[in-house]
Amino acid sequence: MPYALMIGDRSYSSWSLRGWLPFGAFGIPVTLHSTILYHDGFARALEAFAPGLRSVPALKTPQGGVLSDSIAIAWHLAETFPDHGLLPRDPTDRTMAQSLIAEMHSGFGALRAACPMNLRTGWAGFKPSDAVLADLARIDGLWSRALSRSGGPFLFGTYTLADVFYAPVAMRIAGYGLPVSSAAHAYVAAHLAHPPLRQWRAIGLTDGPEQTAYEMGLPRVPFPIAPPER
Ligand SMILES: N[C@@H](CCC(=O)N[C@@H](CS)C(=O)NCC(=O)O)C(=O)O
Repeated sequence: MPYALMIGDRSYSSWSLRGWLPFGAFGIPVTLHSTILYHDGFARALEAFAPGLRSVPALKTPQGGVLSDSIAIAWHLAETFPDHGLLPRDPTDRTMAQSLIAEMHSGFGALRAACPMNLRTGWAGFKPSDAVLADLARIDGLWSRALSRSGGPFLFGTYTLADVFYAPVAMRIAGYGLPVSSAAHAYVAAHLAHPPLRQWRAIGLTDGPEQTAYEMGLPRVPFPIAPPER
């Protein structure tokens, strides 16, 4: 029996994207189950998948274990598939990747709250608060340090779990036209061109309803918003 992964709406559920990308990017077989956020069937679908589950993503292992959090899924897969390159091999890069992942998983609350991921549209005229700008500056610094060490296009050269965790951040930068450095914009472009992410987004454009909770009250423009000319 392969892994079974429960996800929410592809266009909106950034944690589901983090749960699925390791499978899409590293060729690990998985059976997908999906449900719709803010829908009255959501709780029932989760309960049917694994008793007591409250959020997506959630993963059932072939051995019958259940992982109910994206970072637990990531560490489980890195441990189970040590030869798939989920984490960088170099010890310094590896600890840096682990730290980047953990900081993303527990942080950047201002950016996450102000700019919900929405892969269906861009929003014109978004004005980031000082708290959002502070999150962006920290992210830009982390990315720039890793990218200048590795030479890109991904944080540690080739795609790793660190990129999995920052993919939805890159999508927010693209969807809200957020101000970041040219090195960060190049990294966002690498995500936009990444085939698993393109596949996820293409399916998400039609796989569920428009979620009114994600309406920003700003003019809609095509996603992604092009970075400013420098
Ligand atoms: N810490 C969790 C967060 C998961 C999460 O908040 N998922 C959202 C969807 S993106 C969810 O299921 N929300 C439903 C709810 O909270 O009722 C993880 O990393 O997986």
